[in-house]
Amino acid sequence: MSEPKGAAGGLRSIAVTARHVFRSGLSRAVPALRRVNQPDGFDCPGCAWPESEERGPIEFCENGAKAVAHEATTRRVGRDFFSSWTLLKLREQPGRWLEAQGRLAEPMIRRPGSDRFEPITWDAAFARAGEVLRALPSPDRAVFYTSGRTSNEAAFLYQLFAREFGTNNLPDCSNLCHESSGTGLTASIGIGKGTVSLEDFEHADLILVIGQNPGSNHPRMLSTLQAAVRRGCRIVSINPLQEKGLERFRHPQELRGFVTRGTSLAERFVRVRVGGDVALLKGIMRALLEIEEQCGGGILDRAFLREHTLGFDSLRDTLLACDPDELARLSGVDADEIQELAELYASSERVIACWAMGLTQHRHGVANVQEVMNLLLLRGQIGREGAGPCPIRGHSNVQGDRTMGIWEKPRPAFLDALRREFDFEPPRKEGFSSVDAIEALSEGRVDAFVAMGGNFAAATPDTPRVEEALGRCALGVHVATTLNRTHLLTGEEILLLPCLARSEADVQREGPQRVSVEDSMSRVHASVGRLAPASPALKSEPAIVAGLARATLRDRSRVPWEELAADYRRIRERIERVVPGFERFEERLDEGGFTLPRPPRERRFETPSGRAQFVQVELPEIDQREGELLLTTVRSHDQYNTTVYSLDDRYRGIEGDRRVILAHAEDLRARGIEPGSLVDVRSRFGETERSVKGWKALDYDVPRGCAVAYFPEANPLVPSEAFDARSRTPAYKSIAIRLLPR
Ligand SMILES: Nc1nc2c(c(=O)[nH]1)N[C@H]1C(S)=C(S)[C@@H](COP(=O)(O)OP(=O)(O)OC[C@H]3O[C@@H](n4cnc5c(=O)[nH]c(N)nc54)[C@H](O)[C@@H]3O)O[C@H]1N2
Ligand SMILES: Nc1nc2c(c(=O)[nH]1)N[C@H]1C(S)=C(S)[C@@H](COP(=O)(O)OP(=O)(O)OC[C@H]3O[C@@H](n4cnc5c(=O)[nH]c(N)nc54)[C@H](O)[C@@H]3O)O[C@H]1N2
Ligand SMILES: [Mo]
Repeated sequence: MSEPKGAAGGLRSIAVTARHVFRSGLSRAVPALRRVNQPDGFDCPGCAWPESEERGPIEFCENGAKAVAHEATTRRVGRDFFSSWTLLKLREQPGRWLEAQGRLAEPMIRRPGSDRFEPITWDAAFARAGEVLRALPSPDRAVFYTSGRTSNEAAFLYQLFAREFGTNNLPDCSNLCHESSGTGLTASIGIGKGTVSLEDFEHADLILVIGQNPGSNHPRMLSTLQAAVRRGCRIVSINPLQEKGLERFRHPQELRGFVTRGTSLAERFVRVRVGGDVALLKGIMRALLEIEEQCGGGILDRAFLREHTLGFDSLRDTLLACDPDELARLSGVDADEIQELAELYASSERVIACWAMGLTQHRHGVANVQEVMNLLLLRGQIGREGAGPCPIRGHSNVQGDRTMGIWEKPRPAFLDALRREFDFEPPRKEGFSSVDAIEALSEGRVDAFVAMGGNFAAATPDTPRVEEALGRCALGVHVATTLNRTHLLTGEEILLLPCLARSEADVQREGPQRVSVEDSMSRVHASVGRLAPASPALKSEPAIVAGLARATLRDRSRVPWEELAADYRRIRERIERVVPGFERFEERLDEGGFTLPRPPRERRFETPSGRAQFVQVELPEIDQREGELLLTTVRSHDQYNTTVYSLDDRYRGIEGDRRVILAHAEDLRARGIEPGSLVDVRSRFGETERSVKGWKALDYDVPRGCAVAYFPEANPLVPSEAFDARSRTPAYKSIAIRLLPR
């Protein structure tokens, strides 16, 4: 292990960006980067952090540059590539190698029994998919997965296709990601999204960053946090790890940062135990009640509680019944520190709580989110400037995809609107979420797996189980930009349908097209690609969906697929009529975009009671036995989900290896493990066990009793049965493991 290098951002960030751009071929990457997040350009395919109104000449970060360079690569995967690689040989290659081969260049098919992929025409590919789908005994034997880069227009058509075909089996990456936020927030405040806008960060005086590592995963957020710190806002990180990006930050585009050590963003790092957030938040709320008592009132927002909330009294009673020492023990944070946090919160006028996967990916993911909401509600920290909940989304359009109806549990009102607009009866039965899809695949209840992007086999828990289960399908259809492992595993017959990327010009029958996306703060704006497509044989995602739908539904369809795909303005007209909040869609895109309504911003709560709800949250039972560590899985800055760019994690000082387990030096010593030596790792859920062998154990500043490993390498250890019962989000961030010295 080496020392972490310098501050996050800074010169090194620029050097790394340059290296990636060189590697992918300057001719395409540089013009592409000039257009990222510009008013006339395309939305960065990296994260969902919003663009500011005043854009600089450069509106991307190191990671965005990598994502763009990755799709703008000059390498191609076409018939020559596939003629020299058998499927078996490809399956032996690491995921990183598959991705690095470049952009998929033409449609390919693996026919049943064949040992390799061969070229196929678009028409034949659509016809074949349609033939198989039509022959299924029930539409529910097909699954339509979506990752989160898909534009609003493509997502709307895709869900329309699945529903006219007859199923709500629309699992997506959101099921693996912020579903706990959606579920938790809906019950608490009546909407499954955050209520904060970017401008609110200019007014907050306390920002909580909980279970999120913006330095690696949302680097543009650091500039916003830096501006907040400079005007006196305080930032508290609640995280088992003291992540580099919040510790020392140099704005890569600011000269001042180069000569100094960089700004420290977080003034406090609260090192909660993995899975200890509910206990910590309860501790803070309990201390807050006591402060209120001692001050004779004035801390809680009584007027807000009275007019806008329900359930305060029972929340107070259960909090007072908790033992503060027990909460301290369960959270891993001292009682004194909890007290200080409560004081800081009590003395802050406007508070934003940001969070990401550290909160959502637990069996108590929904509980975590609801406890954050309880904390905010106590002081009326919602529906006013500079305050509110702010879940930070991952994929650049994951929020928009959900708004467009990519959801296994569509609201009846949405289905009614679809029926009115398109004159067919959409299915009402709830479909499969991602974990349900795993279950159904393993039980042989799925024949066709259609994927709009993503890498299901690598992203889901329990890798060997999911890989085996995907193999039971008769047909896999993959709309994708680059090759990944899922493409090689989905059944006897596999279609690879290569699509245009965000950065590329999309010209349809009636001319050049733009698409739209929604960022993490509900702002919808246009995205226009300008690069020449990676190959003339590529089609756009909307065109591919339209092709599949026409070939599958044929005369039975009530949707003018060809017309819609010929000019996306027609898709937007339909969206405008089906999805609330999209009035004057086209005009408002011309005007630079618009923000979707979020009623809680006006303190309107569309819950059954019409009020914001304090939710009673149980202390989660963490199933960790004597001698076990609680493992959480994280990303490095040098990956985008399952796409791993390099084996280095320079912010954590780890080089050349991702099959590592990070644990406290004392925990390693207690097990007789030399730091740097190889161990076998065994995870347990109930009485079932999973293992990986020969990983490197590293001593790292992790709380005692906890451990950290990388996603997706660690996914064979993640039990697919361990998920939040309400959101069905996998518990990627609390897995009981044992380390066994070799
Ligand atoms: N470069 C890059 N950017 C990305 C991505 C990427 O892979 N690479 N992925 C995108 C996607 S889809 C998403 S969803 C986001 C993810 O963004 P993040 O949520 O920031 O990503 P993670 O690395 O999964 O982990 C989050 C943090 O949670 C902490 N944590 C782990 N367990 C706990 C816990 O029990 N409690 C608390 N409080 N904290 C905990 C970890 O230490 C880590 O710092 O990033 C998006 N942006
Ligand atoms: N252990 C563990 N597992 C996790 C997580 C974790 O924190 N820990 N995080 C979870 C989270 S938050 C998420 S969001 C999921 C991610 O799950 P996914 O979204 O399924 O995975 P990605 O790696 O983002 O998908 C990458 C693939 O998408 C395709 N692609 C890229 N761009 C485009 C495009 O523009 N169009 C199309 N059609 N395809 C494209 C490429 O083929 C690429 O190989 O993983 C989850 N898995
Ligand atoms: Mo995500």
